[in-house]
Amino acid sequence: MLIKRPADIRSSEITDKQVYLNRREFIGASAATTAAVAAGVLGTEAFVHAATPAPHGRKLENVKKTPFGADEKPNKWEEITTYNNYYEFGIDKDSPSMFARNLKTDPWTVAIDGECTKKGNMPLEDILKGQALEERIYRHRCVEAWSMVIPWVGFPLADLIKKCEPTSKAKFVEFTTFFDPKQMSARTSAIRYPYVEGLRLDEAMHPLTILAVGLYGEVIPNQDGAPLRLVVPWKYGFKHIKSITKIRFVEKQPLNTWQDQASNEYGFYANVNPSVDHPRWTQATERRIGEFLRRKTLMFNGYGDQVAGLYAGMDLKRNY
Ligand SMILES: Nc1nc2c(c(=O)[nH]1)N[C@H]1C(S)=C(S)[C@@H](COP(=O)(O)O)O[C@H]1N2
Ligand SMILES: [Mo]
Repeated sequence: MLIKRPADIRSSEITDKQVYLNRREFIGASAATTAAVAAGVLGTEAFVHAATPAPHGRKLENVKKTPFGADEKPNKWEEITTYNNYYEFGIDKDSPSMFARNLKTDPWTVAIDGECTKKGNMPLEDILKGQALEERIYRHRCVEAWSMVIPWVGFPLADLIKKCEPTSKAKFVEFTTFFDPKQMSARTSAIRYPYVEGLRLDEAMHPLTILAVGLYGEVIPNQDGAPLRLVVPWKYGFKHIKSITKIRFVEKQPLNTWQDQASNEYGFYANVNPSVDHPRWTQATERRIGEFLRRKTLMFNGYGDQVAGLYAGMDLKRNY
């Protein structure tokens, strides 16, 4: 997702991806070993610098199983919590697993603003009071052409939107990620913070769209967007904004971080679409984390029966 001028293109994009990944894993493993030896000698773990699966969190109670399953085997906890995109904690996939643990997620409030009657700060506790939670096993497809299957625990975003009472002027919903440079390593100036995203109001109200608060029946780990993150399974991963601290109802289509960074590469809609390639790579196939052979990418990530109607009559090549 990095925006680069030709001179900045890393070997990762020139060499075969798999070769690159293997080499990285190898380098990573040897670096970790060296660090572990050093740590052993010094009697400290301070030098260990390697992907770290999230510690297990509190178990969530009364989680309903629902028919929203992907009929697919979920990825492992270790995969879902060590292979992340969360730029505020660094640009490498394993960076969030190493640096997100200091994020303070309790207490948490979400500021509700814009075209709605119930404006103000909503404590997460209040949002969750009496709110039924469901497990939703969803496919996740990143714009970088990797994918996973993730057993989220969450609730329909529509439930929260109704509580905010949007006015008739509200046509879009804008989301903002919490940002505090002291807690977030943000080792890169690659993108502007805070991270922002948006959905059309009907997309936001769609029953497949959820706010996730859990993973594998436990409180969601920081690297996956604690304590509250958006999940829109038919859209590329960058729409799934993490650690939401503000929700604003607006009349005009809001700007989203990746479109702001590179509008020729990333659009507002970001619907998974195997027939519209990214300017620098194909979107026809994907690598499911943990698998060897590539899979064919499905239109709307396989959720077309439920969501294609939202885009009837739209040119999805232009509205990418
Ligand atoms: N605030 C914030 N949200 C974010 C990102 C980010 O860098 N910052 N990355 C996005 C991208 S590109 C993807 S693929 C998903 C990854 O979610 P996961 O790490 O839980 O799999 O988070 C999305 N949400
Ligand atoms: Mo992504």
